[in-house]
Amino acid sequence: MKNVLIIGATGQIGSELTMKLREHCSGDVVAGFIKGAEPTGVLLESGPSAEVDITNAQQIADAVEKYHVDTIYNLAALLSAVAEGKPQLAWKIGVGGLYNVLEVSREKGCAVFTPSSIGSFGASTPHDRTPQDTIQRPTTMYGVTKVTGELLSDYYARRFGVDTRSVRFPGLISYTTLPGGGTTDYAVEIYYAAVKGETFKCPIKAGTYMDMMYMPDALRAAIEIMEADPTKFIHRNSFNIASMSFDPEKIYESIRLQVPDFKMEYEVDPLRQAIADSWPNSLDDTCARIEWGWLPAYGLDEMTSDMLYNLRKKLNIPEPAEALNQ
Ligand code: AKB
Repeated sequence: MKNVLIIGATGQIGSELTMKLREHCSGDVVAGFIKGAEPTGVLLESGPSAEVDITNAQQIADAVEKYHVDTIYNLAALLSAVAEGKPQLAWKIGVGGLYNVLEVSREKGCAVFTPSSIGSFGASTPHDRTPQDTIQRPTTMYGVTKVTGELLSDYYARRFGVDTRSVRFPGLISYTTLPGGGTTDYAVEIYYAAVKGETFKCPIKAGTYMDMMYMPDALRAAIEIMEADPTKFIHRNSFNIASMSFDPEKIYESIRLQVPDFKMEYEVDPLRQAIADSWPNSLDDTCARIEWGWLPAYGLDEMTSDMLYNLRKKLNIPEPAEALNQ
């Protein structure tokens, strides 16, 4: 991996992955963006950027050509709840866009990372310690695009030798860029409410477990899988990865250990709840551990400490001890 194109570089994963890869790679890491979501600040200043709309194959090919790209991170997608409102657009980006990326990669010899998701599973999937190879019959458009993406990526690897690789991301939690329209977004929003001293209105019912992951682990997974020795792969698209599974009560308890007067109420969103109910409670990530050495670093309480500390810094909110001294 030398010269990299990130499609969707200003999104939740892309904004952090671009910066991390710029430290990590010897070549150019190109921040691909769409009109209206241009990079700003350090993302703009620290490396090249190019307008790359995933639905426009020519724009992808031009950026690959110009920067001699050998690896594409395809991060363009509509998240699960938004995709239910715009299913046609979700397909156009998730499947039509991926097809463009794969075709350009077949012609120009690029490796491709495309994340899948816990959303690729459905109600008929075993919910606890969901196996690597199991039933994938999702009922959301997001899930349909993810399963299609897994199959299409495996097809391009087998048929054309394109080096496609993928992980099934859980809900991702970070303090840098907000997610937009996912089912797991509550697990980010709850931290914002906690540091601002607001009562959190939780859209997901108590007892609804989903896999989640802190962003530093997710970024490491995205880099490590692209650098792994492919001769050890039995799977490619896509690997279960996991680090923690919790329900709203568990994350609330974790935050209350550090913010004792924090309050949460339930205001369940039926759409997000129905999606969450169809997803696994927890994934079995044994294959990723064996085939490329995946190992998470963060658990819930370590993540909570780091999130609260960094969000307070970002929002200029004093640490509780400092506030007492003021
Ligand atoms: C979503 O909630 O849509 C995403 C995901 C789990 O893929 N965060």
